[in-house]
Parts: sequence; C-alpha cells; structure tokens
Amino acid sequence: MSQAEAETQDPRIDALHRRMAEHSLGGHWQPRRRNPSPKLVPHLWPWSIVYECLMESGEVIKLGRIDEPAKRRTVNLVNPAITDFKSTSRTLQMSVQLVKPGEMAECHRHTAAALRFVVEGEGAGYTNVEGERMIMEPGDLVLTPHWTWHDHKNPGEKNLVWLDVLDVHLINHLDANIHENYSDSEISDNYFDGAAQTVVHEDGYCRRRFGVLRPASAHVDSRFLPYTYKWRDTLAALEAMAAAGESDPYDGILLDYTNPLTGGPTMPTIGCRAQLLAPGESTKAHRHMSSTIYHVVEGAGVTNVGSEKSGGADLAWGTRDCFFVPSQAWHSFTNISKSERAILFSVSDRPVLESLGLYREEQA
Ligand code: 1HN
Repeated sequence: MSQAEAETQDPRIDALHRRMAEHSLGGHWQPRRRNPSPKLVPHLWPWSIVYECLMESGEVIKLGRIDEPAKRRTVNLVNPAITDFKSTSRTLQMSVQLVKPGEMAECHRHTAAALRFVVEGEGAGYTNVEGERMIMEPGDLVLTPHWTWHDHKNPGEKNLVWLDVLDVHLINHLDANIHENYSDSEISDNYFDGAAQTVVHEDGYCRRRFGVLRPASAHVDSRFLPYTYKWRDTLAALEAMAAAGESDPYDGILLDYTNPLTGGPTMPTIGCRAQLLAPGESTKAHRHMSSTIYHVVEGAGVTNVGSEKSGGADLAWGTRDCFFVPSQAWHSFTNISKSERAILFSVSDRPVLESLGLYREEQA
C-alpha cells in the first residue's frame, strides 16, 4: 500500500494525499512506510568464519579482468541493519581481500578513498600506488587516497590477505562516485596490456619524500597523500607510550595515524588508530559522534556496547576478529588476559564529523 493509499478518516485529506503522490509530493505529516536510516547495530565478525569464506572464495572465485565482476576477491563485512547496501557502517566499508601467489588485481582509480591493513603476507606482495610498490607486511597500513591509481600483485609463494576500508558509501550518498580503469586511460597506452602500472619510484619513495624529514622541494596535495605506515614503527610507538605510561582512561594506549604533511587525520574521510590494552585493563565508558570498525591485531577481550537502558551488547573478541561500534553508542574495553597485551587497529569516520563541526564526545 502506498502512502497515498493509506486511508485516513477524512476524505479531503485522502484526496490531498493522492493528488500530492501523483505529483511526487509528500506531506511532512504523513508517516514514512520504511525507515530509510535504521539504527546501526554493534556486531562482531569472527575471523574464523571470515577467513574460511575468504579461502573458499579463493577456490571458487577466479580473480577476473578489470571489466569482470570479480575484479577484486573481497568478502564484505555487512552490518545486519543495512544488508541492502552490503555496508559495514553508513559511511565505511570493510572487506577482506585475498590475492593468491602469482595473481594480480588490475589497476583502477576511484573518487572513493581506500586503505589496506595487512593481515597475512611474507613481504613479497604489494599494492602499486601511483607508481610505487608499497610492500605489504603484516600490520602495515597502505593508503590509496581519493583518485590514486592502484593495482595489487602477489609475486610471492604465500597468500596475501588484507583488510580493505573504503569510504565508498559516504561517497555514494554524496553522488560523487567516479571510477576509471587504467586500461581505458590514455596513460596506459605505453604498457603491454594496461593491467598494471609501471613502477616509476623506488621502494619507500613516499615515506622518504613526504615523511617528517623531507626534501624542501617536496610538494603534493597533502589531502590525498599516498603513504605507507610500517607495523614495526606503529608497534614501537605503542610500546614506547606504554613504557611511558601515557594511557587514556577510555581507550588505553592510543595512537593516531596522522598525515605527515598536515599532522591531521589519516585521510579526509577515514581516520585510523592503533590502541594497546595492558593485561587485565578495563577502560571507562565513553561515546562519541563517529562510528568505528575495529580489527584485533593480537589478544582477546570484550567490548561492551550500549547502556544498560538500551540493552548493552558484549562483543567478545579474539585475535583477528573484526567488530563495529555505532556512532553515539557507549562503549568500554576489557583485556581479559591477565598476562598478554591486546592490540586493536581501528578506522572511523571521525574526520568527516570533525570537519563538519559535528563531532562531540561524552564521558561516563
Ligand atoms: C576496491 O577498489 C578494492 O581496489 C577493494 O582493491 C575493495 C570495495 C568497494 C569498492 C571498491 C581494491 C573495494 C573496492
């Protein structure tokens, strides 16, 4: 039954509703048939299941050419409240991608920004971003910002597995999604089949050129800086903070991946963090206006989401699980081990909320 057909007790109002519907108009007083923005729910995706499905996809899904549906072999984490969109949150999509030995995923670029957080790799595989091979070792974070060319290659002998995070749903809501295949672009004409970019920079180029010590002549649009953060540096920074006792009561030892040129967020639409919870640590609860997707790098714990009033959920996580904490939901973390630390990597849409002046935080 359409809105116009939902009869009221008043024939004049019913006639008005029908007339408005015919002309694509609606009264603010009319009830919506379907809530277009259902409340997102906290959720946990156990790694064992995600990984099993990914490995099975490696058997049955052939990595296709750029114009075929399976041009990337990724398994999406889908928020149960918005399955229509196959989206993890309203703004961000997290997926897990597999590139098997000898495979490559062809080059393209899009207005959506993406990042990869490496889960399995032996240091042979890479994402080529704008002509630089970003070597992928476990824990490394590789950025392919807005409109940067990228292709993936695994010349090694073991699987390459990583988390993809894209702001694609935000970009779709903004009607700003454009996609281009390298093989269709003019610049690919020089290369054998347009599938992969030529390597034009030495390994480590971006970090050398745009890191904290950089050539005085270096300049790039800092909002869209391709960059890579090595896990050895992230871990060293976390451990140094832990040794110095620089702990936050709500998140434990908390590190921001900043843009080295601006000192601001990782990318304009996606902020990345790493956090360490000491053995047995329980944080205080807080909530904020941004939603966050977590990946457990190591350890085991529980994240309590929601207040007692709204029926809280206990997300019990172990190594490599992924979980989602909705915007505005109270949450706190407990490392359940009395002897081992826990480390979480997380991505959020906080930079968007901050740049719109909407970010706020409340502490219990
Ligand atoms: C994409 O381009 C990649 O380039 C991975 O590897 C995941 C998810 C949604 C839209 C585009 C990639 C993606 C994606």
